[in-house]
Amino acid sequence: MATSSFFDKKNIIVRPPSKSFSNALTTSQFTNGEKPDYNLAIKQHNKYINTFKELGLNVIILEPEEEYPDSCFVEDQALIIDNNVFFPIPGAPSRIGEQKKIVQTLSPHMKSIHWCKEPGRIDGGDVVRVGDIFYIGLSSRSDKNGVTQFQEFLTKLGYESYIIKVPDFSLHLTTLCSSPNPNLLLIPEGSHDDLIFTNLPQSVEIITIPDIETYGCNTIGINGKVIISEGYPSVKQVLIERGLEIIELPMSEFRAVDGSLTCLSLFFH
Ligand code: CIR
Repeated sequence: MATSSFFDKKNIIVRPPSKSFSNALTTSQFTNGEKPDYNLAIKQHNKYINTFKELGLNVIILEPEEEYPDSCFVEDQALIIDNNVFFPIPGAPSRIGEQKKIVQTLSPHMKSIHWCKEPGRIDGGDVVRVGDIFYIGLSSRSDKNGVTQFQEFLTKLGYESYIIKVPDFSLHLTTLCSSPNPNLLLIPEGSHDDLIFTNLPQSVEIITIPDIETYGCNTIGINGKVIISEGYPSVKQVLIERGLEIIELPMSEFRAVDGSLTCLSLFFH
């Protein structure tokens, strides 16, 4: 998930897709409206899980939830900063009930627990951490009230944060960018003028990726390696050029419903 620091990925929470997954919400931004294939999604999700096991993480696997077609996208349901958690109220009404099991699972491990209050709305997928600075997307899912509450939580923890207006064509801020390590930020070419990263440290290199590979800009950095989606050669190349070891994962079924690599996990230490 996009709020954990580069160094604190020890435990990971995932939830496999349920059989209702083909009814997950989608903007069809990345497809022609085809529904995802449940069996293939399970195979892809297993690879995702095995990757983290091989990387030495403790993987906590929640039970699939039939009632919630989008419930594999756990990133949206909790914002964990240094083992302090802010539980958002998700922007999509159909996704609010997904949070229950995550609250039960995470809470015993957290140093402090905070809750978004009505009428605020914010999805975890709208938060991107670059080093120790947080960028928060104002989007169709995250409103000013929810974002402001989350910023207050960050301020109490001693972190700077800035708001970025997410372009209408995109679901979340994490749909468009990621920071696979504290010195890198990947963004698509066409979003360059829209995504203003205020006070970005000079040490951070912004790498612009061709628009055709927008989906590939969502990556997960872990233990000196970077997990990327399969089929994004420019993303792969720029990261290899910077000396990073790449792990590629097939993500087609999640992409069909606007889900990227970071959306499928929650990390804590
Ligand atoms: C949704 O529309 O909510 C899901 N189909 C996709 C959620 C993706 N989550 C994320 O970017 N963090």
